[in-house]
Amino acid sequence: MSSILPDAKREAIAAVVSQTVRETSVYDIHTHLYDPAFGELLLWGIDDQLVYHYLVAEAFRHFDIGFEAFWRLAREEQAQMIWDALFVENSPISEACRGVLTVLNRLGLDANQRDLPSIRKWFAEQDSGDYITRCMDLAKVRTICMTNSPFDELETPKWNAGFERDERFTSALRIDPLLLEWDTAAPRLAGAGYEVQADFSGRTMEEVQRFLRDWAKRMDVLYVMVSLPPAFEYPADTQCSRLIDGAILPFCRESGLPFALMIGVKRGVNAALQLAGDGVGKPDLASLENLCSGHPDNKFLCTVLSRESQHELCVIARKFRNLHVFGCWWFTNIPSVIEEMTRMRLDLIGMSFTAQHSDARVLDQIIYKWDHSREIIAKVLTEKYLNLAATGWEPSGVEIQRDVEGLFGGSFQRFLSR
Ligand code: RAT
Ligand code: ZN
Repeated sequence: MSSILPDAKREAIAAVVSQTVRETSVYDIHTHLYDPAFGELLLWGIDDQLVYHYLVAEAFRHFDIGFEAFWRLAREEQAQMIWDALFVENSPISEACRGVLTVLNRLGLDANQRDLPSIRKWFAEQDSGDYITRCMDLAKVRTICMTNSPFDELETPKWNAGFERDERFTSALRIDPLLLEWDTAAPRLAGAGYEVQADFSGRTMEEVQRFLRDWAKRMDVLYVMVSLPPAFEYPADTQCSRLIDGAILPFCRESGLPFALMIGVKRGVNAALQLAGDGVGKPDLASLENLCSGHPDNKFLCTVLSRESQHELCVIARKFRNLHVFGCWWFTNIPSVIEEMTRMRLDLIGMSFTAQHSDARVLDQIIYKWDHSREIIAKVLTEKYLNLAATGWEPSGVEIQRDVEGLFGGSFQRFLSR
C-alpha cells in the first residue's frame, strides 16, 4: 500500500520521475515531418498549425461555410477562420487547440493578446534551419522518423535525385496504396518497370518484393508500414492479404525490417472534410494475432485507433514477442486516453513498449505533443514506482532513467536490432 511510504520518500520519487521524464530525449518513431532537404514539404509556423486537420474537423462544427468554399480559401484565410472560431469565439480547450497555445508559450510568445497578426509576424522572422533545431531542442526530440511513400509524387523526385540526409531524420516506407488499392497501384508499378500483373500471375510477387527492396534501400528505412481499416482481415481471400503473404512478409524477413500496422482508420467517413474526414472503427485483432503467430520470424509494430481495442492489443503483445506496441494514435492522443492506455500497458506488458509517437504533421507540434504526453507519462510512472516502493523495492535514479529511455525509443531500437 503506497500510503505506508513516508511523504518525503514519495516526494523524492515523484521528483526524480518528473525530472527524468522531462529531460530524457525521445525517438519520435512516427511523424509526417520531412528532412529539411524536402524544403516546403516540411511544414512549420502558425498558419500550418492552425490548418492542422485535427483543428479543421473541430472548426467545422462552428462554421456555416460550405466545404468546397472553405477549401478554395487561401491557407491564411482558413487559418484566420479557425482561429476566430476555436480560439476567439470559444475557449480553446480541446487537446489540439491547447497544443497551439503550448507551442506559442514554449516559444516565448504571448498568445494572451489574441493577436494573430503579431504571432504571424514573429514566425515570418524565423530562419527555417535554426527553427528545426529550436523545436527539437524544446521538445527534447533527438530523432524524427518520417513517413515516406514511393507513391507520393511530391516526395519521390527528391528520393530519385538523391540528397544528403540530415542524420536527425530517419525513414519509414509507407505502402498503403500497394496493399489497399492494388488495382491502381499495379499499373503504377508496371509503369516504373516492375513486371507485375493485376491478377498476381507470373513474377508479380517477386517483382513487388524488388519494388520494396529498391525503395527501402533508396530511403534507408527502419520499417515498412501501412494504416489499415477496421475491416482488415488476415488471412483472407483479399488482395491485401495475398500481398502480405506473397511480398511484404518475405521481404521483411529477408531484410529484417518490422512490418508496422496502424489499425482502425475509416478513411473518408466525411470525404468533404478531406484529410479531416477520417473516422475510427473497432478492428478484429484476431488478424494481428494470426500474423504474429503464423510468422514468428517476422517482426510487427502495432498501434490501434479505437480506445476499446487497447486492452486486446496488450494481451496479444503478452503472447507474441515479435510484436512491439507503440504510441497513442490520433484520436487516442488526448490526455484522458493517454493516461489510461499508458497505465494499462505498464500493467500488462511492463516496460516493453514505446509510450508515444507524435504523428506531427507540422514541426512545431512536436513541442506540445511531447510536453503534454510527458506530463501524463510522469504522472502514471510515479504512481507505478510508488506502488513498487511500497513493497520495499525502491527504484534507483539509474533504474528510472533506464526505464524512461526504454519507453522513449530505447525499447523500439532494441526491437529493431533483435
Ligand atoms: O494522425 C494523423 O495525422 C492522421 O491523419 C494519419 O496520418 C495517421 O496518423 C496515419 O499515419 O495514417
Ligand atoms: Zn500518421
